[in-house]
Amino acid sequence: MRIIIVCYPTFGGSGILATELGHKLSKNGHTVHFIAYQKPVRLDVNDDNIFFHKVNVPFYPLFNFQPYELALSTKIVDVSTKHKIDLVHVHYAIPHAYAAYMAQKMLKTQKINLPIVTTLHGTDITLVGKHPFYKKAVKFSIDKSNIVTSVSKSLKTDTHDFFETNKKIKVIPNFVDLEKFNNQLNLCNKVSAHKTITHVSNFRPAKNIRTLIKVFDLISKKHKCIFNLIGEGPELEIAKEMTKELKIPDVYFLGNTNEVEKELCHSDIFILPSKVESFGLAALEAMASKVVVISSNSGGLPEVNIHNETGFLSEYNDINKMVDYAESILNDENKLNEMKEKAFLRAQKFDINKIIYYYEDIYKSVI
Ligand code: GMT
Repeated sequence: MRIIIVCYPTFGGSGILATELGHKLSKNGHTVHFIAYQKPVRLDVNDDNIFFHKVNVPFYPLFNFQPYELALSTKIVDVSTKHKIDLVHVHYAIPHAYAAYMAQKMLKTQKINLPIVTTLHGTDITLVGKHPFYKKAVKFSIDKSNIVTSVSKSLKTDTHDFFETNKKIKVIPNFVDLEKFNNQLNLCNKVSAHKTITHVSNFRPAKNIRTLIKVFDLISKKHKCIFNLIGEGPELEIAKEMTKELKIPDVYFLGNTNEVEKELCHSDIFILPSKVESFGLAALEAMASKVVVISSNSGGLPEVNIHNETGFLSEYNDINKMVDYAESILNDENKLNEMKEKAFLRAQKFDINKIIYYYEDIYKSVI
């Protein structure tokens, strides 16, 4: 098949997932054309079946906001006609599903049929999408997509509830390329005498960074641990300030990385206290690296992290519970190791090789 993937090129989960999906589709013999405003961070364009098309939005002084959707839908039309595309798969509804619908309508005038598959990722529904300024347009683009998928059952329910739509939504969970994580685990050389506690995110308000730092602080008062924070975003400075003020020792801000597995393989515990989280791809990547996850029970996290097995789930903002859970495994090496194995075992269920067929099936059905 010849497929267009539209995604965000940043370190956010939707762009990462879309990129990994494209790589796997190309390995399975499909041709994949990525469209984004810059090359997605994990995209390897050396692959013969992968192409990248940049959306350029020329600056025009009349506009307060440059019309990205217009440029994107034009790009979808151009790529579709030039490369005889079979379908477009957009990741994140805003504004990608909307632009794809316009492209579909334009192509129809040339008697070209371009089916749209829309994957809902999370904040496009739970935070941004349901805002009254966007809601009607988001609902419209969901309803007009030929197939809609969501990354968790929780997100499917939220979509039906928030948008009052009966649109059929197929749940296809996120995945990891386990081979990559296994290779890294085999190479990993954990040298530190101390346990490592890690957090990976885009440091947006939804990630509940203040609570994370408070949890680190309380743990550090009783245990000498290394605290690694990976990623960048609006609340990174707050995190840095707080760790300084609280004088938490051994905190390392590692910035963005394309090779998160190289950091996770040294870790013992992963903490994700999110307020909203449709799935928690970062938590799944931690589990694939044999790391125990302590997370909130928000959104789709309970579909990934199993309480008392692969890690622990706490009520949103229950700092003391999260600290207690961390201590229960920091004080018990056997339990920690047992849970690491269970986390790793659970991650096998989300191996890309098990999930890819669901996407290939819906592509076939929509064509
Ligand atoms: O806000 C983010 O965390 C980024 C966002 C994205 O779309 O880039 O992540 C969402 O999609 C990921 C991939 O499907 C999910 O694993 C994340 O849970 C989800 N984030 C939220 O729901 C907050």
